[in-house]
Amino acid sequence: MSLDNRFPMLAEDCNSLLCKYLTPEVFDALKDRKTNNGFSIQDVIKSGVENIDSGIGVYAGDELSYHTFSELFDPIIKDYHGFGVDDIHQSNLNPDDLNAPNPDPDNHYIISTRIRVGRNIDGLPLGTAISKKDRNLIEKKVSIALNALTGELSGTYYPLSGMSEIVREQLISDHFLFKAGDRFLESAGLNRNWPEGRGIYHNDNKTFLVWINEEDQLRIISMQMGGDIKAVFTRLTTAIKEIEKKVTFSYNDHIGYITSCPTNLGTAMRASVHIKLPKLGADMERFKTITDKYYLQIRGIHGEHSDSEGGIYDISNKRRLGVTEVQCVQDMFDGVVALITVEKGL
Ligand code: ADP
Ligand code: DAR
Repeated sequence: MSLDNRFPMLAEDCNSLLCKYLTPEVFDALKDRKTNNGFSIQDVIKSGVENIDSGIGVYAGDELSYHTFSELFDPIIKDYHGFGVDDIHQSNLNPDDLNAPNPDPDNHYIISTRIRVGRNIDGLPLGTAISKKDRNLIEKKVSIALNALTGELSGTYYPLSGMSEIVREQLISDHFLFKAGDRFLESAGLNRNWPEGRGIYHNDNKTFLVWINEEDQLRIISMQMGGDIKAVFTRLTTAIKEIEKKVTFSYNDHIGYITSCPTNLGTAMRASVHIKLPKLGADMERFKTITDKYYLQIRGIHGEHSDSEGGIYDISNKRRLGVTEVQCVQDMFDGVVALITVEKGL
């Protein structure tokens, strides 16, 4: 926990929301504050100060961070999510409310569908501030809950500690496992004691996965080949319900599920398809007009900060807070239908 009370050196060409909203006045108001876990404003901004190419540049250390440092978090949340201090977040994890028949039953375009949520354990610091002891306790408690799952969700937990390089590389190339955290997470303190306390659970047919202690304490993931988006969402909601019988997640009525990065607050949900759109890919201006209209984000096929390959794109919802989980998936579905329609016509 650093305690430098001087306003940080922010590069002239820094375009992050940190640089946009951390004025000397805001810093002076926050520089002596700490949360009950000892998290300071210097800890909140460390990743964005060390990585001037950050998009956001801040991480919370605990749920209280979003209140203690609200002078910085509130304008960032408003800017990214369009969500104001008086807005209320609502959750809806009922797949019956989703209108999403498979948009590509012949699998001409959609290679695979994946829907994930981030979750953190109620009453504990987030990964940025947690102790090694508590992180290991989370791994123990959550892996025991997962190993008790039955039916389609039944599977095995694989700790990263002791995992062979061959198994790890295979899981990464299957898109099932997270890579060692990137420099943004490193700066935020999310990789401390790596790989201790980290691991992956997956069911026997690898359509349900849980990452433990990566960017959030749980990443609960449902995925399968093809475009049956409703089946993927249904499996995820069933799994969340089962895990919640054993583990209480950090949630509040204003900003929903609490996550270390403010971009994931609310639903903490990213619903994505890996989809072949080579013709649209040749006209990125038109491509982005459509993704903007449907509140979609374009990523590369090896995750955040990666590039697309062979005309294949990772298309997902951008909105996470101030919309329900059903709306996140509906955003993605409606946008994918529009993208396929245009691709067909080119
Ligand atoms: P997150 O979705 O958890 O925010 P990333 O964007 O880094 O994180 O994606 C994590 C991993 O999931 C990456 O290996 C990525 O290739 C894979 N992935 C994401 N969406 C899909 C999808 N629709 N099909 C297959 N793999 C996917
Ligand atoms: N590198 C951080 C992350 C922003 C959103 N992505 C997350 N949380 N994985 C940035 O400020 O760009």
